[in-house]
Formats: sequence, C-alpha cells, structure tokens
Amino acid sequence: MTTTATTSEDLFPTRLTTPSDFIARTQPTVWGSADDGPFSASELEAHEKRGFTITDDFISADDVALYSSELDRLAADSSLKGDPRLITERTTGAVRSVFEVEKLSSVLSALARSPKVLDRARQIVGSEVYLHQTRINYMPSFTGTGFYWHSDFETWHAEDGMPIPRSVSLSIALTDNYPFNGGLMVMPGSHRTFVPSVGETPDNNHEQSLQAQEAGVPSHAAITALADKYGIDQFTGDAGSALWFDSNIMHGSGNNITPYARSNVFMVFNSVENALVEPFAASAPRPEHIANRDFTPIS
Ligand code: 6CS
Ligand code: FE
Repeated sequence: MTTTATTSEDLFPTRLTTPSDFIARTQPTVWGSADDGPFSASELEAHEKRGFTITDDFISADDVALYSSELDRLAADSSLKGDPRLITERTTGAVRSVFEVEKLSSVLSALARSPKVLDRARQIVGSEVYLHQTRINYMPSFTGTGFYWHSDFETWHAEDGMPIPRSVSLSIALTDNYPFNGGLMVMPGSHRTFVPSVGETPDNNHEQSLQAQEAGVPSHAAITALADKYGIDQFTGDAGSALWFDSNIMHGSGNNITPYARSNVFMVFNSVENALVEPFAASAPRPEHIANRDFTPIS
C-alpha cells in the first residue's frame, strides 16, 4: 500500500481561458499490489497500462434481476419527482439517471459494501475508500442520449475539488451492452494524459451538465490527438459484466435509438487520502448527492 499526503495544490489546472498543453500524469493508476486483493498481478499490470478492466459475470443473473427491479422502482418512485437526485432526459423527460442510490436502496448499498466490490476498489486505490458518487444510468431505448467525450476526473477536480486521480469507477451492466445501444467507448491508456479544458465553469453547472456536459469537454483537436494515440475501445458485455475504470480515462457514449435500453449502476470509490478540498475551477462545490463530502471509509 502506498500512501501520500493530500495537497490542495492544483496539479491539474483546467477550465482555462486559453488552451494549454496536455499534462502527463505522474500518479500511479494502480496503488495497491496483488497481495492486497483479488486482482492478480497481471490484471493489475493491464489495468495500469489500459486504465480499465472488464470482469465478465461479475454479478449473477439473480442479482441483475434484483438490481434491475431496484432501477425500475427508483425510476417509478413518485417521491423522487422533483428530487435533485433524479435527472431526466432533456428532450423526452424520461429518467436519465438517479444519483446517491446507496441512500435510496439498501440493496445497492449492500452491493457497494460487498467484499467483491470493496476488496477490488481498495486494491486499486491502495487505501480505504469512500463513495464519491453513485448513480444509475438508464440510457432508455429509442431516445436515450449519450455522454460526450470527457474525463470524469477533470470534472471532479474542477467542480468537486478532487486533488489527484486516485479513485476508481465501477460500472455494472444491468442490460446487455451491444455496440449499437449507446455502449461506453474508452480510449485505452488515455488515463495517463490529463487534458486541460478551456472555458470557465458556469455557476450551478451541474443543473445542465448532468443532462449534457459542455464545460470541461475536450476540444476536437484534443479528442483527435488522443484517439490517434490511444485508439477507441467499445465496452460491450452481457448484463452482469463489470467495467472498472480510472477516473481520468477519456470516455463517452453515443445515443441509443435501439429498442434495447443500456442501463448500468455506476459507483465511484475515492481514496480516503484523496478527500475533496475546495473546487479547483468552480465558484462553489457541487451538492453532496453528486460529490459526497463524508469521507468516512466505507465498510
Ligand atoms: O459530472 C459528473 O460527476 C458525472 N458526469 C459524467 C458525464 N460522468 C461522470 C459523472 O457521473
Ligand atoms: Fe463519465
């Protein structure tokens, strides 16, 4: 296990007034070792290099059904109407995401705390972890809109005050991910490059960015340079498969016009040694249901 002091020095300046060079990441991708958890040395080595790991059959078909019924329950929960944790699709009003699901569902809270999830998250970030953010993404059929290219860490650094990229995200597919139904695209290895963005963060940016991100989005030139250098992989997999990915990997997804929803549970595990400070490029921190500020280690 490696430890490091949390600094609030801005190592990743972004949301600038003029374009600036890419920043080569010096922090590790994997902080723990094969002795620290279930990932083998070769799996950790691949994760360090590519910035993501796919685990097929991570949860059972029964658990897929269980979590899917939670997804349906939350989407239909009238008490969530008007709740800031519920995000709808801008065009159709269909449910797009529900945030803070570990507080809305004991079933999903148990998933976040299960050894097979926690042991892997701790192994990758090399310390105790807490939940920075959780959400269910519905990516509904026919009219589901995607997520333009972005680095999660760029947003979490700029708007939530996350000092360094020492957090790992888990996305569990609750429906089959085909190449054609809005599947996640990642640029393998791009997590080693931080792409500063141009453009100040508007106040209360999350009120529109969670429907369609604008601030913090890389330029076409940056996306082209990264795609030319790293290529693009598409995450496809059956319901029940899991994608572990580094907070800074460049990723995005297209729209879903097929009859097949592409729903997933998304949980972000941040190192307790990388606790949020003041936002590095926003006028105020985002609400806690998007960026948790209770850094108590999850167990
Ligand atoms: O702003 C955020 O925190 C969210 N935005 C995207 C597009 N992915 C990461 C995260 O859920
Ligand atoms: Fe994202």
